[in-house]
Amino acid sequence: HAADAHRTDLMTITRYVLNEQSKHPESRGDFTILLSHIVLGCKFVCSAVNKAGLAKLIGLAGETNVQGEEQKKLDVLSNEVFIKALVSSGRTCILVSEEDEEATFVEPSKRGKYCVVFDPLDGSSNIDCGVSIGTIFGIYALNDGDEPKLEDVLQPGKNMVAAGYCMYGSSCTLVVSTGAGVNGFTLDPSLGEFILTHPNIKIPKKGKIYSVNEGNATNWDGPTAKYVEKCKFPTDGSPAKSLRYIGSMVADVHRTLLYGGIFLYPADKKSPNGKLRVLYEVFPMSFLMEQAGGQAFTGKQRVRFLDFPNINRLGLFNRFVLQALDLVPKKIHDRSPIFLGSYDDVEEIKALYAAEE
Ligand code: AHM
Ligand code: MG
Repeated sequence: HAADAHRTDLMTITRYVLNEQSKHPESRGDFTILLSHIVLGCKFVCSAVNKAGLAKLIGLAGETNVQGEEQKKLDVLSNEVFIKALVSSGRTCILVSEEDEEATFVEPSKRGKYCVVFDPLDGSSNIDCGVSIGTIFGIYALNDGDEPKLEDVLQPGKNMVAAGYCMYGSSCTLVVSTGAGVNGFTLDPSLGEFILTHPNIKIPKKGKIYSVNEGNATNWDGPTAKYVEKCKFPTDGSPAKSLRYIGSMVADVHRTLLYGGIFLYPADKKSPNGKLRVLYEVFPMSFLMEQAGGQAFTGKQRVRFLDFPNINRLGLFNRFVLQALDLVPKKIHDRSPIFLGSYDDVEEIKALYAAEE
């Protein structure tokens, strides 16, 4: 389209958030400022990831630079960039990063009301072969004037005020929800701006793809094994599902969000809580799935069935499965099994777990 070759009215992410903000007259723009610092971190990491292959080829990585410092690994570098961008926004008080053992408490002079939990560069084992990787983040808000404490980030995912991820793939895509649907923005490298390209993302109600590390199958529990068996050998006349597994959560979840289907990182005999981290992997992705009309389940019961022997007879199983966003983390790096994606597909695995008890 000739007319589209030079669009002049660009819905950048900042403009989008400002529009949203104008619907809340009491808002002082703090969230807009916080998000613009997250965006800065994403752009920096995107540029570093794009150069990673080159840096290796011309011998930069792993060597010492002019100051005699060793070149930092990309995940360490990404962490530093996000921590610095978040602190300097003046809008944060507690930061939890996958890279840091302890939470960072922002010094009082730079404090704001937001707590940010994040994985600065998830899937970093994929860097060397150029597979898509990403940043994942979730945001909690304190009440004005509250003194920040660790409990402020040990909250269920449903208390988050926003969540998102940035995927460094064939293009750089930022997917965000502030609790009113999900929107996707793509970085236009010539402008250095994220432009709204995927407004109001809705996940298909039912999908044709399942996504799981099947190499762990010998250690799976009954319901997971049964579910995957059904994906491959359906007994209800429906077609078998396709398997897609990249092993990079942001990429696997992004595909699930756009095409539908289910992503699983279940518990197994070796890792009874699965692999993925509650605060900055499970929660943000579950938040986005629910906002897009899908759902996310932990594979656990909210209350023990034995405590409520009538549940079975009343057929109330599903009310007692633990939705991912209801989980309450005890420690900042806790893990949980996770099943997320299309509403109907997650419903099926919930029924299998409910029947097991
Ligand atoms: P990481 O934080 O060490 O990068 O690990 C997280 C990654 C996720 O991106 C991905 O979903 C999962 O690990 C894949 O695990 P596995 O290799 O066990 O299938
Ligand atoms: Mg990770």
